[in-house]
Formats: sequence, structure tokens, C-alpha cells
Amino acid sequence: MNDNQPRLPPGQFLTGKFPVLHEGEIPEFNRERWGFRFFGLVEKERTLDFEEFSGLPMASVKADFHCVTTWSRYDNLWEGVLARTIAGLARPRREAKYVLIHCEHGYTTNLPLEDFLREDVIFALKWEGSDLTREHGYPLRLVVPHLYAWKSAKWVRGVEFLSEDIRGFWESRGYHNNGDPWSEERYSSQE
Ligand SMILES: Nc1nc2c(c(=O)[nH]1)N[C@H]1C(S)=C(S)[C@@H](COP(=O)(O)O)O[C@H]1N2
Ligand SMILES: [Mo]
Repeated sequence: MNDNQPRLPPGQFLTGKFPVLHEGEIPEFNRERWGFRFFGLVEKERTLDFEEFSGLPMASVKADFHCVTTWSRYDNLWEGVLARTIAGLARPRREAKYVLIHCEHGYTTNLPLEDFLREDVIFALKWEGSDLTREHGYPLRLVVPHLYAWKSAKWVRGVEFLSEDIRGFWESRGYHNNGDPWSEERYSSQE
């Protein structure tokens, strides 16, 4: 957090609850069929099964969470695999400038590679010391603390590295392409 800005972004209110927000049904987790794939403009495309993914080096991130519908929740403790660790395995090519995150049921969200590589971006398996609950993304979700929470994709299955930006699910349905809560980048009409 920057010292000269307040902790709560403009237009947000603080909640101690952890609301559940998503489009569609909660997917079933099938351990045998699950895979996490990194692909596109990388040196090493690969699909990790759940055991392999769970065996990657783990990290934890404590971060505030800001939903564009105006609720914010402070100090969420996430544990999992840093986006940087995944990029280290995939080795993005020089032309890779964006990522598209792929989830169950076709949900996607996009980020500049630079944002993806921030030190606190994490593929979380746990929240507050326990496995994610199904409604919060079990078994795996992305957490991007510095952007609105629709970028924190639940039920993640892969990451695609791209040279051109491709808008994700909400970014194609009226929400801002970047989604910086400090600048209130809420709607695509502001772009
Ligand atoms: N796969 C998927 N991930 C998603 C969404 C979704 O609809 N599908 N909604 C996003 C939105 S809008 C928000 S605010 C957060 C909410 O996370 P939570 O339900 O764990 O609070 O999840 C994000 N991740
Ligand atoms: Mo949201």
C-alpha cells in the first residue's frame, strides 16, 4: 500500500463478511480430470495435475480485496503458488505482453503480463489456513490484490500468454479493461 493514499479505495465500503459473487453454477472438482495448463507464447507449455500443482513451492499473501460492487474486505490471508512461480516454469517469450486466465465454465479474465508478475499475485489453494470453500473457488483461484476482484478468478484451470490483449468475461460485458480500484476504473465506458 502506498503511504499517501487511504487504505479504502474511493467509493468502497468496508465489510467483515466474505460475500460470494459469481456468474453461473459452482463447478464440481474432479481430482482425476483436473489440470492446470500454461500455454501460448511460452518456452514450456505444460499441464500440471492436482498433485503436481500442490507440490509447487508455496507462498502466502495477506491482502485487501475490493469488489466493483463496492464492498472491500481487509487482510485476507491466501496461500498457494505465486504467479511468478508459474511464469518461471512457463518462461514467457519476449512477445508475451498479456495473460488470459481460463476457468471452469469458460470464465476468463485478462491482465497485462506486468500486472500478473507483481509479487503479491497468487494462485491460492487456501484462505485463512484452510482449503478454499467451493463457493470461493475450490480448489484453486487467482488473487490479484491491486485490481477489482473480478480479476481474482475462481476455479482457475489455466493461463494463456499472449502478444495482444483479449478481453475477458466481465471486460467484454461493460467492465473496465484494467480495473484499478484507486482510479475507480469500474466501467468500459470510462476507457
Ligand atoms: N470463475 C469466476 N471467478 C470469479 C467470478 C465469476 O463469475 N466466475 N466473479 C468475480 C467477482 S465479480 C468477484 S467480486 C470475486 C468474488 O470472489 P468471492 O466470491 O470469493 O468473494 O470473484 C471473481 N471471480
Ligand atoms: Mo465483483
